[in-house]
Amino acid sequence: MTDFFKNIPAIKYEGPNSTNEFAFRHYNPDEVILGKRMEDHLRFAAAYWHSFAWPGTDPFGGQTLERAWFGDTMAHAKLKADVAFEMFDILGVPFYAFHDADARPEGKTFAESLRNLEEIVDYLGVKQSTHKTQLLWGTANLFSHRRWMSGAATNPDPDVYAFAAATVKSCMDATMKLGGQNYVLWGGREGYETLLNTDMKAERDHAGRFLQQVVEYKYKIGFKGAILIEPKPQEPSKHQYDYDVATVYGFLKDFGLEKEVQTNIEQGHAILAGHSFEHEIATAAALGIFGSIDMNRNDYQSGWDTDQFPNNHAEKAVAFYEILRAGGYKTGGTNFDAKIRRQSLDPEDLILAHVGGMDTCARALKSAMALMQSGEMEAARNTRYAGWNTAAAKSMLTGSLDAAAARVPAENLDPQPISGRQERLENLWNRFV
Ligand code: XUL
Ligand code: CO
Repeated sequence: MTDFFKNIPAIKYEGPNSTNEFAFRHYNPDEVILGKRMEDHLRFAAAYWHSFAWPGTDPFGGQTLERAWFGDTMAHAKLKADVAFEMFDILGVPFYAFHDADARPEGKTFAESLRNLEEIVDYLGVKQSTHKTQLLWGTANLFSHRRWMSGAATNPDPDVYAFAAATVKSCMDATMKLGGQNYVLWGGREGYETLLNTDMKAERDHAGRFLQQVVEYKYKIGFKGAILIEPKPQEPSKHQYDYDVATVYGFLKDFGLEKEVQTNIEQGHAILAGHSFEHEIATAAALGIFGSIDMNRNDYQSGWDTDQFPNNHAEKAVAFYEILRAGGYKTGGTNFDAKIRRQSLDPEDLILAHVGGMDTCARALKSAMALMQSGEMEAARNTRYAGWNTAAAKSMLTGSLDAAAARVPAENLDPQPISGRQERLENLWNRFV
């Protein structure tokens, strides 16, 4: 045991009336709703990078957080893993997620970085075998080191493409070894800073071939998890090719990967793309590429990716409603891609940030479930489309344009507009949150 979280108890469910800061008011992992334990509906994961690798920097200021595990030796990396699993135990989260660079020190050569990764993966493997928390997903950090400055698979330098291949291969091997349920690719540098120096067609082609190679490698090693792309429109690049879910779908279709790759959808990224979180989830569900969630919130005024912990259950309930409509998670989960603020120095801040986030999501899920169970929203939606259940309507979709047109004079059609009932449905929604 380290002493970082000393005196912080394991967090237990005490119910909505509890005033204990160190208790859940809504997250009750064993409570069964719609035939499944709450823990299995939500599948929470904690993110290694924000909680254990981020030093508290922002674009204007340096490190604010001082942690005993900040350093570039394997001893530091192992202390970090010890503390991480202590936090996972306190929270009772079933999963975590990490990038290679979060968990191991960067070596002077690729070979040294790989040795460091393999050593820490063995260490994490032992941790997983003696703790509840398992790996939701692994990923490669293809954005922090200066070698990725002009992209990874989209870099104009083919040697960087090779480096990206070596890095992703090593991270897929690590994820497989740790029994990870998904492998995520987020292309923070897969885009451009200026069109003036960019061959967009070549970059897009290289990114597409790279993703095909990732899928081929998945089958080669027998990785059973899902491959997930995480869309984001910009930041750090001016423009990122995986702009939003719809753009990613077009890209996957283009490279024949729409049945092989799904999406990891992040609230803050959806907002940056000019969408709502629920829009992105609903789009992915409609296109058959919904995989997992990076849960957080953006500051709505700042216009950048602030990665805050969610604290508005009514807002998240809409997202969970769409997740339920999509059939819930299969390999995915609710990963807190969220960080404490740089003034939040205390170990308690880190724990309570997660407690609040987990409670917010649990409360949101319960609202979404209650609405789903009532069936009222779905009944209203079904009624709105009921006309399409007739044989005449269905035959239009299999027939020609002129056959559909011929119905107008033949049946003397004179469609009358019907209310969309938005406010009534919004009021219905408010009965449940
Ligand atoms: C960056 C972001 C990443 C990915 C994983 O905005 O969301 O942390 O989730 O690389
Ligand atoms: Co993310």
